[in-house]
Amino acid sequence: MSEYVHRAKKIVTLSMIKPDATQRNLTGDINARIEKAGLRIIAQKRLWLTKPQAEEFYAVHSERPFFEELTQYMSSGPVVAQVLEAEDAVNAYRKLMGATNPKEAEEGTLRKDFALSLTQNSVHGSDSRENALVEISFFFSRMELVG
Ligand code: IDP
Ligand code: MG
Repeated sequence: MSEYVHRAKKIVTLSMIKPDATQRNLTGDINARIEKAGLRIIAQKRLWLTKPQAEEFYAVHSERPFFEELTQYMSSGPVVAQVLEAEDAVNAYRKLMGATNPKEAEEGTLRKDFALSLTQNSVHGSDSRENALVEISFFFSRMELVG
């Protein structure tokens, strides 16, 4: 798997700017915050997930009560999928995103500032290095990680 990210010099994580945020033209604002936090966007694409693709991406949550609402929402508009690189990218991006529930998110976090609700919480970030590689390979080929 490390071969997969051979062009990345540091740790990588998978980010998604979710439909509520792309809908409100927040991609640029969120990217500025990502870059200011010291994370480098080494790959990026805008795409509209189908319902089955959203279900595959969130398969780990398939037994949760919110799975249907989540996958409906994630296939309701475009997302921007990104690979972010930094010394400690997974933790750094989780910190920048803030808590899953925006009501619990700290000041200065993306979810505090942009999220509409628990479901429509503007951004996704991988929760471990292992999951990051799985999630990156869902969206990107090796050739698309350009440093
Ligand atoms: P995370 O995005 O902070 O890692 P997860 O627990 O992995 O949070 O949940 C994935 C996504 O599912 C959340 O970002 C949010 O959009 C949605 N979600 C999580 N918990 C709930 C809930 O209790 N009700 C509705 N949606 C939820
Ligand atoms: Mg998660």
